[in-house]
Amino acid sequence: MKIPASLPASVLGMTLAAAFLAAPAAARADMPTFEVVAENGRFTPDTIEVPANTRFRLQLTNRNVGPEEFETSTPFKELVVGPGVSRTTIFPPLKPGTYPFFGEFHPETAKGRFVAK
Ligand SMILES: [Cu+2]
Repeated sequence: MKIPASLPASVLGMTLAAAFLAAPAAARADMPTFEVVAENGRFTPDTIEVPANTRFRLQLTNRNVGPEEFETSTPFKELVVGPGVSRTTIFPPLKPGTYPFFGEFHPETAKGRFVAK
């Protein structure tokens, strides 16, 4: 069987593509992740200490009977999660400080804060 002359180039291309795909996966694995559970109209924990100046991932699990919307105004983020569902979102690096969050569907009780240190 004759090997096409283009094969080495395409194999190299695939190797490079694989390397580029692998790099973000490694970055994701290294990113700190914080879990919040929405239940009975509240968030647990309600205070989440995060490293300052570092991107991080929030994983929200909704154990309410209905949907919840996790929201922050600074930085602006909204994450709608159906009952029984888990979703993640990435936060940009935060300067040291306190950043409130709330559940838009339970605004009186679902309140919390990120504390970036
Ligand atoms: Cu909203």
